[in-house]
Amino acid sequence: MAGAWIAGPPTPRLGDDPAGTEIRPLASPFSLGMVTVNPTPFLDLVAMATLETAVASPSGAEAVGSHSLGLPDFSSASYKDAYSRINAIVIEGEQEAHDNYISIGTLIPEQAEELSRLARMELKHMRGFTACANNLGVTADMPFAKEFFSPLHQNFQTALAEGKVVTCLLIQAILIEAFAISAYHIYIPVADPFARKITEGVVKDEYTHLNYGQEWLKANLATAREELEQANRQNLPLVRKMLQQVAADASVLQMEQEDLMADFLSSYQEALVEVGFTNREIAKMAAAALVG
Ligand code: PL3
Ligand code: FE2
Ligand code: FE2
Repeated sequence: MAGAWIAGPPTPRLGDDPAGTEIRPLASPFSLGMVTVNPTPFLDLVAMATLETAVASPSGAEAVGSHSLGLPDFSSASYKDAYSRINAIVIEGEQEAHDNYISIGTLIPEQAEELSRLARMELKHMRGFTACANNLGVTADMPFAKEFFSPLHQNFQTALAEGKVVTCLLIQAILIEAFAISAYHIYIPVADPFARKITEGVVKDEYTHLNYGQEWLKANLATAREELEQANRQNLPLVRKMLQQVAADASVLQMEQEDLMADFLSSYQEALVEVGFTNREIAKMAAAALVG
């Protein structure tokens, strides 16, 4: 699995858009220069029709016809059960992201204002995903989500207490943001119309956050390198475990583990290339996920 992203230079992913302004539709299109090739335009028509339904009726839960279009049955008990945990993970993740950016601001006071701007975006995301659960009549399982995040949360808190800004940024602005971006990419094509719209808005913001981390680490790479590699060795295995833990519920939402993993690794690799690591160094860093 790792071979797919260790080898070669960073190539644009399917449906990729460095500016983060393009949203992946139901079938991922890919760009060849100026031309965008969409393998299954029919699915896009379906997506547009579904979105129109969402506009006509604010409740995505009412768009049950989507089941017959190959989307999950958003009103089934099994969907709602899986959603109660996945949605809670996302809400908890957004809340912790808010708290983490505020905390990082205490370590880089001259950046506190910019970081509190990012933090505010996270609260907006959290409110958006809370609305998604309400729309489907689902109650988020928050104790489950707190437990899910606790190892990474602990590591962040330890690094914060030790004033390790590089570790904090790697955990929040690279690993967690890459995790979120990949999960949201894979979720958008199979989401209910209401959640799809919300998630499309959120994923654009998440690129801003990933970019913030990349830029800071790039500017400080000379002094940050060693701590970055060490923090990666400690935390990348945790993200791999989180991806495994979420797999069964994600699959009920028609999100496949392999797609989640592949998308995560692409975002992670691209971020580290931006920071200034070579492909060989990144391959070595990724190996932490295999042996950890
Ligand atoms: C950073 O801005 C937010 C961090 C959130 C972490 C997201 C984890 C995602 C797990 C799989 C969720 C699939 C998407 C479902 C959306 C309701
Ligand atoms: Fe977010
Ligand atoms: Fe974010």
